[in-house]
Amino acid sequence: MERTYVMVKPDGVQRNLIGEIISRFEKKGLKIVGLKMLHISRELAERHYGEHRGKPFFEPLVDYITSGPVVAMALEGKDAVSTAREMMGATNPLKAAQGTIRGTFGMDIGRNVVHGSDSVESAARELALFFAPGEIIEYKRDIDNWIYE
Ligand code: YYY
Ligand code: MG
Repeated sequence: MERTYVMVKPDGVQRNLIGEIISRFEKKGLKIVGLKMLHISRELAERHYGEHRGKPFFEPLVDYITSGPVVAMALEGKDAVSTAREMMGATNPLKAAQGTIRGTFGMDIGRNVVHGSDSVESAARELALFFAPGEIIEYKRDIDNWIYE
């Protein structure tokens, strides 16, 4: 089973969308194997978004992601990376399909409510940045027999 890193960004927390967003992934069948709230430091933000360093939106992005607490989660399931990305929708919420998280709740690219890893490699890197090994919890769910054949 694949794992991905998903995060409710500071706007999602401020707008009382934590439960709504977690609930969508939970109802889909993705298993929550890590979950915590944290206030991201500038150093962590710059590492997390390292691929965007030098781009015009980098500084505003770091300001935004460090502007308040976030909710970090590790999700596990079949094709977890692409499944979570599809549930989030396109980066620009006005371009995101209706029904996706960003399409439903967002207006601006700089306030797009959620983050999700874009590949299995990014997921491994981001999970290691945000979770210590002991913070990822392995457990069985009886309901998995009703989610996977
Ligand atoms: O992976 P995703 O979040 O969908 O987009 P990225 O291209 O990785 O950009 C990360 C983050 O940066 C995006 O969620 C919003 C912000 N951003 C921006 O403010 N303006 C852009 N033109 C591109 C991205
Ligand atoms: Mg990205």
